[in-house]
Amino acid sequence: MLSKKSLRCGCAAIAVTVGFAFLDAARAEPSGGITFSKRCLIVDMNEGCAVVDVNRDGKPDILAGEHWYAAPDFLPRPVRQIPPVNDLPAYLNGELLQNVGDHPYDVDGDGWLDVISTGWTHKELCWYRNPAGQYDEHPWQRHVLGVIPGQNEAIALWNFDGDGREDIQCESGWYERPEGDVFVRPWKFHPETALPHPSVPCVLARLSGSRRTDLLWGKAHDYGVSWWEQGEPKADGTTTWTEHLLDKSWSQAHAMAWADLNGDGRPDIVVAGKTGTWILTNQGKN
Ligand SMILES: [Ca+2]
Ligand SMILES: [Ca+2]
Ligand SMILES: [Ca+2]
Ligand SMILES: [Ca+2]
Repeated sequence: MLSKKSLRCGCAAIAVTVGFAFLDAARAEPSGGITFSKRCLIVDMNEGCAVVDVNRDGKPDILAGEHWYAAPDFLPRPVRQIPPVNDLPAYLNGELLQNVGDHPYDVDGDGWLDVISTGWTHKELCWYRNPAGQYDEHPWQRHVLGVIPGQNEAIALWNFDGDGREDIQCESGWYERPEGDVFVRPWKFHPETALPHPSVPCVLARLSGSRRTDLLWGKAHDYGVSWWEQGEPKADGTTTWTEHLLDKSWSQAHAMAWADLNGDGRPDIVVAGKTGTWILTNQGKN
């Protein structure tokens, strides 16, 4: 059973979805040879999301802040209530929720994926226990993992260049993980992927179908979701990229996930940010 709040959100999401569906059809522009259709799941101020099979029915669901969205209808179901950021002078009007990332992990080892999360200025890192199928009877219980100082927005860990070693992407570029002891040997810095205020995390995937990994990201504090197609590297090893814009009709794409939601074999995009949570359904190459 859905809560009253969730039902209100669901109705709002459906209304928004219908409202935007017409606009999307008119705006369907192929970008970089790939087309996506768009659906708004909810309008809220959450900034985290993940794709995970919450209810273990074999279908990928969406976790995004105060709600999870079960496939295949993706209507909002309650997870937790998140307070607004209220300790920064510039954000006292309640325009941000204390959530900068949803990270699925089975913390208690019971076979049901829980969610780990914290907020921009929250001091507590918490996990919320998956009620193991009893979603109507039990809430997602909150547990504190630890207390952490400072602001808690994240960076991403990828095997960026396909050499078998995970590299680190941050806002100013990516660091190539060396062979051997990562605490002793230097990490080479590559500024080619400097991204202004990118989504957390970005996604690495082979969108172009080439053997190289491409980059999918949103502007966390601006308009625009794009993918960067990786081209032939220069002689000195510098990576090269071509940007393809997917959508800039809404803003604040703060968190991103990449997974096949409808089982058609093409991974889709889930994005959550200050203006809502969205699905971009992959329509394939045109
Ligand atoms: Ca599921
Ligand atoms: Ca669990
Ligand atoms: Ca690597
Ligand atoms: Ca798909």
